[in-house]
Amino acid sequence: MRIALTIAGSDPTGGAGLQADLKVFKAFNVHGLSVVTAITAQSTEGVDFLFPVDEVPFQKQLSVLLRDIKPDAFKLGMLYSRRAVEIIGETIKNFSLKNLVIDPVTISSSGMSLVDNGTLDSMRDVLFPFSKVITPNIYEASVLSGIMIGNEEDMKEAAKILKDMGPEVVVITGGHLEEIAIDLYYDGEFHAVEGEKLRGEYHGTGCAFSAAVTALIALGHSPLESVRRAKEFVGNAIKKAYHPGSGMGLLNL
Ligand code: PXL
Repeated sequence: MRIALTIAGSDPTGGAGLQADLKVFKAFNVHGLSVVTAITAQSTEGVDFLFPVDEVPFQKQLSVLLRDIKPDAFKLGMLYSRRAVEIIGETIKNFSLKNLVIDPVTISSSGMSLVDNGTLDSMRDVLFPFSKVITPNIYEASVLSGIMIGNEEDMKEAAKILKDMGPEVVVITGGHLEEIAIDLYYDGEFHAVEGEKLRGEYHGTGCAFSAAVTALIALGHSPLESVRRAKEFVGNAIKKAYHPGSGMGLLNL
């Protein structure tokens, strides 16, 4: 059995965060480990409160678990604090963790900030150099690269800048042209990863995509193959999405 770890926030709706990640791992028949960074209080209408997990309980979750089980791949979702970034950096070195996928979460789909001041900068400096794949959306890629992405050329420019920060592969999600959705994949060469354009706002698509990439890498697929299959997986989950509450739709993972 292959093993994947998510280090992420808790989303009680099950639509995003570690709950969604675990469902995705299960869908790929990968055993899921989870370490919680922060608890959110939210509904399908949005995030109301965020409570970061204190430093010691956060660090202990990682050290106790990793002394026993080593994941084949792992992903980072919402980290919230700079201290969490530092602890993850130390943990990667102490346990020689490999195959890191970073979803550089910045705001919730409802617009709430999911990072404290300085967390993104420190994630970029401390964690990007250890990463195999980073999966920013257009907004996150703009913030991290300093390029306000307005077209495909800007996306390429931002991808180059982000790759120079250390990841082996940069995937910028959410590009589109007419009837096709295009994610830009850059590993020194550009590849367009195409999917059907699907309308509507769904909660947790970024979490599900990066979790699927993580599971597929844990299974031994190349990053490009993992990204292609992950996009197809999320497309299918969007097509079968449902509305259990009065707000956003949730993916059928
Ligand atoms: O989609 C980003 C995200 C990540 N993690 C948690 C979240 C959200 C968005 O709401 O709640 C826990």
